[in-house]
Amino acid sequence: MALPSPAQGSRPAHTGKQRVLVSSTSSDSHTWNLVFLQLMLEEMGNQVINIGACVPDELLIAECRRHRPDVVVISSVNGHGFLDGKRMIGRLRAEPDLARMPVVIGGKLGTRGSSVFGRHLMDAGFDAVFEDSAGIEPFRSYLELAPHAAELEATA
Ligand code: B12
Repeated sequence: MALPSPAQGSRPAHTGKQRVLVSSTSSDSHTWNLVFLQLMLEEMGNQVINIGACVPDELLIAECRRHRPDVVVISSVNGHGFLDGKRMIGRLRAEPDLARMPVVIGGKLGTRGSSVFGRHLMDAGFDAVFEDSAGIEPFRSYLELAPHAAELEATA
């Protein structure tokens, strides 16, 4: 069976070692998903700031300002990820200094199975959406491959 491909837009500003901020959504108390992502991202050579579960939107915004990560990775598995994520990204994109920060979301984003949330979440402002059913490889590729257009310009 063909797996759904993740919805993807822009990418982090450079490849190689990146500063990655990992967070859950305001309602989601699951933590092993965050631990998994942190370990995998560190294994890939990135520096990870994991701000944990049940993160209110205001705290996420404050931590983005404090750490200025290369990419923000939102994880949710409790079934409210679609609704929480849509609200969260709307608030973040409304802040002028965070409007272009790369932000992706993934996990079990709803209770109706996968591949129905990607386009809506991209339209709401996420740069990429990785639904659980597609596995972890598309996310690894997103981080590892295809440097950002700005980097290509800079090295041209
Ligand atoms: C352990 C567990 C709990 C524990 C959590 C303990 C803890 N400290 O984390 C407890 C008992 C507290 C719990 C509570 C609840 N849970 Co729970 N829980 C689970 C369980 C059994 C395992 C989750 C886990 O740790 N997996 C291990 C980690 C490593 O994997 P993962 O979470 O699946 O994440 C993987 C992928 O999703 C993906 N991924 C995740 N995020 C991201 C992000 C990106 C960017 C990418 C690329 C990939 C990615 O990568 C990970 C590795 O493959 C799952 C069922 C299951 N077997 O998956 C249910 C499950 C997640 N829970 C569920 C539910 C509904 C709840 C509750 C709402 C139950 C309730 N009515 O109270 C509450 C949530 C409360 C809240 N406020 O969030 C549902 C979610 C349903 C849905 N999404 O459709 C599940 C799927 C069970 C089910 N089949 O119904 N839960």
